Amino acid sequence: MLYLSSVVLVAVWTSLFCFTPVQGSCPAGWEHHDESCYEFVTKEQTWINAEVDCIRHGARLAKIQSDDENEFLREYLSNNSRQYNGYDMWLGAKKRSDGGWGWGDGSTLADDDYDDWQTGNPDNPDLGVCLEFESGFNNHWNDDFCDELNYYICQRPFHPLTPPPPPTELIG
Ligand SMILES: [Ca+2]
Ligand SMILES: [Ca+2]
Repeated sequence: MLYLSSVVLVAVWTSLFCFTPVQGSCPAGWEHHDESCYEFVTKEQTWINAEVDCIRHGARLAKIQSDDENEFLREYLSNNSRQYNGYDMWLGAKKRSDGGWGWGDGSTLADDDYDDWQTGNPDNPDLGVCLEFESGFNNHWNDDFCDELNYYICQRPFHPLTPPPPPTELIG
């Protein structure tokens, strides 16, 4: 009887955690893509206040590192154009004093060897400019003054559910 229930337990554990796709979670209202959860926030904030709001939610302004990631975000905006059309969206990079562009974690755009600047951009000679999806550029990248009020995209890690240890104490 003990043996039988052990077999059943192992079978249930195996079917839950070995033969189903990895399960995980994003907070309610966040979108899952790849290893991240994204929140498309419809509040108008300066860049720094947007970043602070993301941090408050365990996130940062989105750091885009690939065409796949960029296109996922642009497609979401275009599929939900009723909410987002006409609004620029802050992303997580800011011009540094040396003229390069850095993400909030200290890495640079150059590190990822990826960008999606609208042709001719960045073209703002000033400091105090930040990275946005510019709706007027079909959501390609633009540099704009960080104290403009924009919507924004937060990003946090997607946490897969960790399977519990198998019920070994019941085996044998
Ligand atoms: Ca520009
Ligand atoms: Ca703008």
